Amino acid sequence: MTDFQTLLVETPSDGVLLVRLNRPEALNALNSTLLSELGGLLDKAGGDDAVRVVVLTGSEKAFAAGADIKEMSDKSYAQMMKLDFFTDAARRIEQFRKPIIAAVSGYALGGGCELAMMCDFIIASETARFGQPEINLGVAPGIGGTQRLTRFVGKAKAMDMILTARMMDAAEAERAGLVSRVVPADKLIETALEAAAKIAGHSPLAVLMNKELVEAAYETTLTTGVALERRLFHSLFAFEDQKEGMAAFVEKRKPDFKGR
Ligand code: DAK
Repeated sequence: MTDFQTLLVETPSDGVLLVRLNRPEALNALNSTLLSELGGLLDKAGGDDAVRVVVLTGSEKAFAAGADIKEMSDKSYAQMMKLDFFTDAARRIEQFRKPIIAAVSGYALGGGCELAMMCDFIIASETARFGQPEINLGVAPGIGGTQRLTRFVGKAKAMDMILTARMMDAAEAERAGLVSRVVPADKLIETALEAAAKIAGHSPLAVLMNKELVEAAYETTLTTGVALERRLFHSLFAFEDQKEGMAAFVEKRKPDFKGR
C-alpha cells in the first residue's frame, strides 16, 4: 500500500491504517487522482485482515478545501455526467465496512466537509473549520452535504451554512453534534490514533456489527432498527469472540479476540 501521488499511508500500530491526504499545493483539494487512490486503498484495506480501522487526515492547515475547483471549472454538463467523478469514490467510502475516523485540522470545506461526514466520526482540532461554501461558486454540495449536514446539525444550522457559506468553528461543530470531540491541534493525530487503537483491540466482528447498527439508525424506523439490533445482538453469540470477551471479564483478564 505505497506509491501514491496524493496520499501518505502509514501503519502506526497493529490494525491501524493512517491515511493522510497529501496535495499541499491545493490545500488537499479532492481531484480525480486523489479520489481514485483513496477508493482503491479502501478497497484493499477492506479485504485485508491486518487493517481493522482507518484514520483519515489532512494537514494542519487543511483536511481538504473542497473538490478541486480548477479541475472542475471548465467541465460541461455532459462531461460532469459522464465523468461522475465523485460517485465511485463516495460509494467505496460509504460501503467501507470497517471504521474510518476523520481527524480534521484546519479547513474541511465543500467536498472536504462531505468526505469528513462520510467517515464514522470526526475528531477535530481547535483550528478546524467546517463549511459548505459551494453557493459562492454558483453550485450546490454534490456528495451528500445537504443531506448529511442537515441530519447532523439540524435544519437551521445547515440552511444557514449552505445558504450563507459561513464556516463553523470546532467549538460550534462540537455543540451542534458534527464532531465527537475537539482537542488541541498538537494532540489531534495522537488522539485519533488512540481511539483507533482502542477500536482495533476489540473483536473485529463486533466492531462491524456495531458500525452497521449505528448506520441503520439513519436509514430505518426506530421499531425496525431496534428489532435489527436485537437480532444482531443474538447473532453475536455465534462467535468465539463473544465467549472470549465474557470469559475474560469473569476471569479478570484481557480478552484475546481472534475475529472468529
Ligand atoms: N480547489 C482547487 N484549488 C484550491 C482549492 C480548491 N477547492 N482550495 C484552495 N486551493 C488552492 C488555491 O487556489 C491556492 O493555489 P495557488 O493559487 O497557490 O496555486 C492554494 O490552494 C492555497 O489556497 P489560498 O491561497 O486560497 O489559501 P488561503 O489560506 O488564502 O485561503 C481557503 C484558504 C480554504 C479559504 C481558500 O483557499 C478557499 O476558499 N478555497 C476554496 C473553498 C471552496 O470553495 N470549497 C468548495 C469547493 S466546491 C460533485 C460533487 C461535489 C463537488 C463537486 C462535484 N459531483 C457530484 C460531480 C464538490 C464541490 C466542492 O467542494
